[in-house]
Amino acid sequence: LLSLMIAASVSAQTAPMTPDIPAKGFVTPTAGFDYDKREVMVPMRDGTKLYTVIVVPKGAHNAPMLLTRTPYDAANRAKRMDSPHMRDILPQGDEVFVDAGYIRVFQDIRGKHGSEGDYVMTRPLRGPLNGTKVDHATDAWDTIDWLVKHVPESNGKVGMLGSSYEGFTVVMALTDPHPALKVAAPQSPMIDGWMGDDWLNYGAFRQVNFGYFTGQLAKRGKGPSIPSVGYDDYTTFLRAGSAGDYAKANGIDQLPWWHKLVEHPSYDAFWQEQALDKRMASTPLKVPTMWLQGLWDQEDMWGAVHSYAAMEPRDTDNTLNYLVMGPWRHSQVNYDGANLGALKFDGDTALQFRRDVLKPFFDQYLVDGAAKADTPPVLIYNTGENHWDRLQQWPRTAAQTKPLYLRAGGKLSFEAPQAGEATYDAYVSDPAKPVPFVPRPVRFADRDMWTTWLVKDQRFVDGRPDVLTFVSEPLTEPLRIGGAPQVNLQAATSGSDSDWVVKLIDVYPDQVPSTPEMGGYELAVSMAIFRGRYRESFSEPKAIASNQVLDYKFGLPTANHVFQPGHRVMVQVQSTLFPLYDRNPQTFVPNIYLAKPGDYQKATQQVWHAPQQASFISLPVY
Ligand code: PG9
Repeated sequence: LLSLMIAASVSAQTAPMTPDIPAKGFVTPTAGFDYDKREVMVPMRDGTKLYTVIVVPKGAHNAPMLLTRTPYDAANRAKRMDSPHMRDILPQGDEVFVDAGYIRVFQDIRGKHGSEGDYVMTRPLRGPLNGTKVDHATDAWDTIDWLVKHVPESNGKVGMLGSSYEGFTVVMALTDPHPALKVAAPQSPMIDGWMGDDWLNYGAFRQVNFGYFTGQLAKRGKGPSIPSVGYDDYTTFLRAGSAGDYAKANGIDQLPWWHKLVEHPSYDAFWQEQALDKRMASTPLKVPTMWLQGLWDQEDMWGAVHSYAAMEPRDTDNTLNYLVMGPWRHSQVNYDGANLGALKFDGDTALQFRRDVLKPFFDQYLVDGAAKADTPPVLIYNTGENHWDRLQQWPRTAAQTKPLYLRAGGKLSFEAPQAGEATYDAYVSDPAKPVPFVPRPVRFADRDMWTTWLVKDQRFVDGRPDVLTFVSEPLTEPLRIGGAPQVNLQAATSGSDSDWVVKLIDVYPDQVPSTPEMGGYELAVSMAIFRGRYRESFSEPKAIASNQVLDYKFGLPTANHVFQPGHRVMVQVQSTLFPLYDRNPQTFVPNIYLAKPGDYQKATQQVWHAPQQASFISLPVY
């Protein structure tokens, strides 16, 4: 009997060789969770199914839905940490919506991560560049249509928001919005990749993107980074040669996207057809839209403000088109906004915005019976006085264009150049020794460097022989600007092509007792690089006539800044920002991506400040 009992108890035990990974899979008990997470494949009109994560607060009914369409792994976007609490699993930027009981939806766009279909880097809208029947507008439409029919806890109202690529997909949805899409907030959306968002700035290519290309395009999931051959990317890129040489050496020429870039170096139909601000200018205004962007957005400094400007003439009663610009780096709106690099703001500006402006704005259109929000048509941070400005429109109606002249002797003044002064300053731009965009060693992978580089103290190049510096006397009264400064450079090059970099800088007083490290700080309020071959036409580049003084006109990014008394205004001019931007060989070649080593030549650059050939920045002064 005893041995029978022992045998029975052994047979009830788990055999030592039982596989330890349960065949049925492991299920986390969720009874104590405050949310229900659903993973579904949502069918699109062409049969492609898109992976979608829906997070529903337990007990929700008549709840609004917040949708983000992403190439960055929807499953991961809803998994900040493993937790029974919805607030913990969703991104920091969502907290205000979670607290208010919103349903949150993330979806992988076609071709990425859990979704079926093909990925096209920035899939053009149906039309000349996309002959298929689907694009991100139809995918958003089909998704919203499915959501309102299949999420019983919802009230059938959807808002879309997202930053950068996720902002681009919001704008795509706005080009043909589903009736249930009631409100939208594209944050730093990629709108025009040639003019200033992500890929290029006025035709100069941003080499920092190479790592993004492999990460995004090498496979459906997250692709590899590029093996680093040295600690300083300045040296690595200089040794590589042209952007094309670097691409070839690193296998990037396997990616069709790279060929698309190389085949379209100029602002041709490929880029013009994709420019979403132009598209929004002709799209009927239907959905209240809050365009958002950082004032120091190192990736998408073009999109939101230009889209706002494109739509504004038709928003006559100020009810559909809104603009918000915070003192933020790219996407900082969704994180902590108390500081950026050395700059400290008046509290957590990003949280202030999300809690006090964005959330009430979304509530107004999404939450049944919600109060009308007190949303200013324009909310923009004043970076010199450190506070938010609430305005009726942008640029400021009171702003008048005032030329700030580059003058002989490195001076900067509202007085035009006088006869008898030296007529120009010169420097030699040597592509073998380009000006770094941040102090070396340059590490593209260094996130702190990348997110703050636009506010770096520009003293690290001030005084270089290939950087011209013009500076005003200390101001005796505040200089207030609100809008996009315009560069009017009268310049000559001994080469046949050239880049021009112009920075508008606020120079702090020599001593700042409360923050000593800010003493003499050179803060770039706004800067851009312009590829000279596009002087006359963005679509048809031309060789520059050597040694002729020519006009270069281009806009700098939007600023809302007060230069305080005691501060000085500075303008720096240089011809390279390396290795962020590829070098201009300074010899005209058909395609700079494919420049050969022998094409890279030193050039003598002249910046003129004569009475008849005055260089100046038109400041929007109020
Ligand atoms: N700046 C990134 C991006 C946007 C759009 C296209 C490609 C890249 C991003 O942060 O998503």
